Amino acid sequence: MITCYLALGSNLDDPERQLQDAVAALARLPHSRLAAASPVYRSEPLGPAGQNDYLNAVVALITELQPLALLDALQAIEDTQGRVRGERWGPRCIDLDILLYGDQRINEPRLQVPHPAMAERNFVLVPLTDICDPRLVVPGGSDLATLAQRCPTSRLERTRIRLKTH
Ligand code: A4P
Ligand code: MG
Repeated sequence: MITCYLALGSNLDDPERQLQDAVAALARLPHSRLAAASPVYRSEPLGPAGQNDYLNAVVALITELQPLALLDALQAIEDTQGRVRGERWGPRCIDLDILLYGDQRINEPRLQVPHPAMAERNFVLVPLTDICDPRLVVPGGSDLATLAQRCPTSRLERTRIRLKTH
């Protein structure tokens, strides 16, 4: 069993429902248990101008799925929720990224872990630190508290929305 941290983001088509639906689907994944969900944050869009704000959260998933099988499962959830793959960094119903897969470093064409952009994204680091020990060392990098301190700040606000994990 491996503890993974997954980032969820949505800025289209009722983002709160998109996050809740994705969490419900993650809770049903085989050979896996959803262990925790961070509060939901509202964040300034990174990427092309003119997008809505995003809702972002991070969940902890304890799983026996291998990394690529987990990626397949996440992409199947994205597809079910009607995500149309379009512009890079463009608007999306739901984006599910693998941030950490235990202490593994993965560098394959389809999958890079730790997620290469996580250190620059406060909408990832802040919710991750809510559910994870800030002393955790990101493989190949620093501990979470240090990364969070160094991370560029962009507008980020904790909402009252809480995701149901069961
Ligand atoms: N891929 C490689 N590594 C991973 C990983 N660790 N987790 C590959 C998930 N996927 C990974 O992703 C493209 C490909 O990345 C996948 O096919 C997979 O094989 P995608 O989700 O289809 O495309 P994308 O998300 O448009 O591209 P990208 O570069 O992954 O974008 P990001 O980095 O996910 O950024 N602003 C705010 N405030 N909040 C957000 O959540 N999200 C994005 C998307 C932009 N701006 C945002 C937010
Ligand atoms: Mg993605």
